[in-house]
Amino acid sequence: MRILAGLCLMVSLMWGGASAVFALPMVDVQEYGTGFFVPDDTSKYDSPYYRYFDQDWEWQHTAITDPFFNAQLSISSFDVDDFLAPPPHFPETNVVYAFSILLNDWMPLGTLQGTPDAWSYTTFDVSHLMLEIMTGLRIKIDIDVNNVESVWAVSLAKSVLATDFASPPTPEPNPTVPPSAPVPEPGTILLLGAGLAALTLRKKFK
Ligand SMILES: [Ca+2]
Ligand SMILES: [Ca+2]
Ligand SMILES: [Ca+2]
Repeated sequence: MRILAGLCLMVSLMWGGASAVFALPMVDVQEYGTGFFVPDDTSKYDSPYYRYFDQDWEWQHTAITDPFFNAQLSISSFDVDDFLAPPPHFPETNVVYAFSILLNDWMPLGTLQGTPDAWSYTTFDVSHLMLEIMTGLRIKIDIDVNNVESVWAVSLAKSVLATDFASPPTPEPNPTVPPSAPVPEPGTILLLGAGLAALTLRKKFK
């Protein structure tokens, strides 16, 4: 019985090790179809996508259950203005939060480092939110936190959750790719193939 238990443990350890080694980097893209992500580039200045201080909103990523070491959240935003606003207003600051299951509260990840009148990504390290990622990471944006009237607005095209540095798609709106289950990166499938081939070779020569 003891030997059997030991064997089971060994097999499960080996299995765990193998799946950790061969876990593919994954990408989950949330975009148009969820919340207020823009449907296309021409809608970037339109309501309800171009949003002001009192139009904060949230969304949730699809759960990624494959093991991973690191995770990155990249948010594609349009028109983050870094100008000084005329007094008594303040420059545009948009804070991104992730929901922590452990703390049962929203925790700030940082601010959008975007560009005026252009699409660009801001990337946050979310490796510490493993449980949240495995159950569906919740994200929210607090828009123009320093002003109490409509001064600055921002549009979002994509929220990209990537594991182990899988590369995100381009930041521009691309609604031809619908929101879907997390998909492995094409490049890593090649790597996995090479890894399996190496294993087979090693077995042959043993
Ligand atoms: Ca706000
Ligand atoms: Ca602007
Ligand atoms: Ca703006």
